[in-house]
Amino acid sequence: MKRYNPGEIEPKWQKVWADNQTYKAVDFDERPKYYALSFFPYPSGAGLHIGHTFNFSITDVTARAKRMQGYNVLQPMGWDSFGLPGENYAIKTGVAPQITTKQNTDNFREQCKRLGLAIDWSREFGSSDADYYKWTQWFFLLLLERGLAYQQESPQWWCETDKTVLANEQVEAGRCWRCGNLVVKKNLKQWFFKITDYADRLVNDLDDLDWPEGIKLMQRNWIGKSKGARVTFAVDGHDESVEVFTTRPDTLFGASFMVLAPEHPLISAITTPEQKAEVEAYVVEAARKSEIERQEEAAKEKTGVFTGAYAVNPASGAKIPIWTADYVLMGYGTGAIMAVPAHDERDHAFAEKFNLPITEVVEAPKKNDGPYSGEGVLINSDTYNGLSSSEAREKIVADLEAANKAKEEVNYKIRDWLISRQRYWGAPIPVVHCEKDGIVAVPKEQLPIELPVLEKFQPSGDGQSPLALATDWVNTTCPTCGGPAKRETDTMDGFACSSWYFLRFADPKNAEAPFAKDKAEYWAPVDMYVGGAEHAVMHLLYARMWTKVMQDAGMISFGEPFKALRNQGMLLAADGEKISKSKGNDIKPEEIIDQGYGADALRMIVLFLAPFDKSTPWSNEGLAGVFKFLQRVWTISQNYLTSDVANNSEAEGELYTATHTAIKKVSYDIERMGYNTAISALMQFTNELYRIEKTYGFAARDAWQFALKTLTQLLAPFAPHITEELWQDLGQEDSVHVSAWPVHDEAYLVQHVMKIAVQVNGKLRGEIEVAHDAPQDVIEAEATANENVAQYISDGIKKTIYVPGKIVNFVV
Ligand code: ANZ
Repeated sequence: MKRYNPGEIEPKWQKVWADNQTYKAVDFDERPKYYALSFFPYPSGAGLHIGHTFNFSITDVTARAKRMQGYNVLQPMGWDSFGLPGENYAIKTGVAPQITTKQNTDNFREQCKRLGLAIDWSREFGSSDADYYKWTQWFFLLLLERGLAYQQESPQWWCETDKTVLANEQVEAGRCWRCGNLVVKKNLKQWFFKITDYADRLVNDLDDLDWPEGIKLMQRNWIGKSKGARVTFAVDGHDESVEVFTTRPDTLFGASFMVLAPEHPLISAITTPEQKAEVEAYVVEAARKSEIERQEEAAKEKTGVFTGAYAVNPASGAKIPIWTADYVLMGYGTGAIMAVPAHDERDHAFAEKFNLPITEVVEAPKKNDGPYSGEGVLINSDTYNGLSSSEAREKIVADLEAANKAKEEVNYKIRDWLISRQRYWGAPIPVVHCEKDGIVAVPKEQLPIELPVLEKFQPSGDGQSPLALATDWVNTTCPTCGGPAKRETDTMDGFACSSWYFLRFADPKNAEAPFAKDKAEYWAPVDMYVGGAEHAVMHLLYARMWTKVMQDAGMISFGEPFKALRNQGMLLAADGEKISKSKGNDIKPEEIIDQGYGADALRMIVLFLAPFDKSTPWSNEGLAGVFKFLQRVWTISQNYLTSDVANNSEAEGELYTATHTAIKKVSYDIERMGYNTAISALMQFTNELYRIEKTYGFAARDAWQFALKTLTQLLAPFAPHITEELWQDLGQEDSVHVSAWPVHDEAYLVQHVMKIAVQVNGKLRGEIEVAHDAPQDVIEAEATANENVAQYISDGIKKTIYVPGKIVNFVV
């Protein structure tokens, strides 16, 4: 008998698939299309890690099952190959990132092939290929033309370790998302994309996406849409007035003081001479702290200084003191607030500390200690007393609006996307700086602006990219006036490259455009996108914005890139610890394959450990168990093939029942991506086949052939190599991976039935048998059709009472 040897069959079939282009995605094919995509991997020097294996296995099972179910499937692979690690390596070793990137992608490609992924390799590219970043630069110019790219000097997050600025999304709790070190704010001139123009669409369009709710919520919070009003407070004795943004205009009568951010431009104008020294000292102190520090400290203890000035509450006419305090941020709303200490936590803490009046204006439904921040009925609010918060909000704003003292306003927390980086290994921003003409776009015909190969990769210092030192490259001529000009030396954030790559896969070789519209519209949007949850407000937000820009520019007609999104959980080390090289608990996919388990067992164990979206520890026993299962599948198939038993029909019924039960269960599980339970159903099916074989031998040849062919097909998405081999052994010609997915026949399934008593006016008139999961309408239909019951209900039924699983009672 042939032995199961993954080391032999896996490379064999990988070659056959490549030679036959088994996984080629055909543009405009008539079958319905299905686009399955894994997150764009960064080809690191360390090679494919177990997290990639997990991610890619989920996508691959999905893609393979869809192909067998009749879809024209696109599953591409490419490389997010610009980025810091390649550059840092170059700084250390002097080896250009162009060289290391090529080595790393060659390695990654080989490793993906060894996993047996059903990829259309003819569509592969890397974001650092000039053929690709030419179009990333082209998109930059498109954004510039559309007024969506601009340069501005402002305080920005700066990572001293990585020597570059970072976007807000890339700073987590004051630390760089990449290296984890604390970041600082620096005043720098940077390039931005106007993602704020899209804030509303980015919130609204989330509703229709089949994405994990947690990710949608993170995006909603990040965008931070809040509806409220801008209210104007006159400053007593001054011409100036202060505008505030509030989400609670209903609490206006409770505004007993105001607070301006320390950077607020009105502070110096309104501060009284007596308060001047103290206010100035406070402003200087606040400027020394980072925004994060300020927020952290303000959460513990409020600080602030009275300006000496008073504002007039536009509703009550009361004079209220104006303070400055750093818990109010200059970058949100108007940088000033009306403080309502009875109903806002922060204002409450501030009022307690500085002994400011606290006036309740919304009645709390229950007595509570602290400030009541909920909705309720208005009190102490003049003519608005007795109104609900929502009624009062409308009315107060309408009344003030008539007096030109308020207007409705929507605010967003999201800030524009900072896309320039002071780094070498990225797509150069395609503009030049001309003394005469200022910023001038490079004409599109001149793209790509290729990265020059450098000898030194060190950043130049002063917050400038290493490209600033490549003077031959930097000095150029102005496309407008022909005079001397300097190239922009910042490069684009790698997240720019990954914001449109999924469309390039639809048309990867196009030299005339980023992609042809018809191809993009045939394949995209992506039907299933799989990757880690860490990109919630970075890549997944940027790509959505970019897609809407392409839609607005008429390049595509859809506005969302990823219809469905799934996040894989985290694979932990066997002891439940996070996997990390420094802990030495790394699990290397290559080693597992080489140890003789093969890729099929590796793919299956990562999916079998838990539902794919849950984090779970690795298990060596699990790996051995899955391998043993594959051996059992192999053995029973080989035994069947070499056995010679006369035809005998006794086993037939049991084989058909087992097979159709497995088809139903595995198909259902695959549809809902319940891959771990699909695998366990395959194990049960195999056990059942062993039991039947033990009882009857391999009698009933047709039924056995059907059972084993079906087992092979159902297992194929998970274990593509062993199943291809067995499929061939079972006498099939084409690849199992292009065979039609089996369909179950209810007639062969064991029917679990229940008995229901049928009453008419409370008297037992009959009994019916229905499927255990029959819905009520089926039960009623069966009951009325019962001959004996029918006699009693001929005058019509007034009412039906159904006690699930027991009684149906007709009232006539
Ligand atoms: C009065 C009020 C009363 C408020 C009340 C809240 C509760 P969101 O929902 O996050 O948009 N605010 C406005 N601008 C601010 C700034 N620059 N720095 C700090 N806080 C600011 O928050 C809006 C609320 O946050 C606003 O509504 C304002 O306080 C405060 F019972 O106004 B509110």
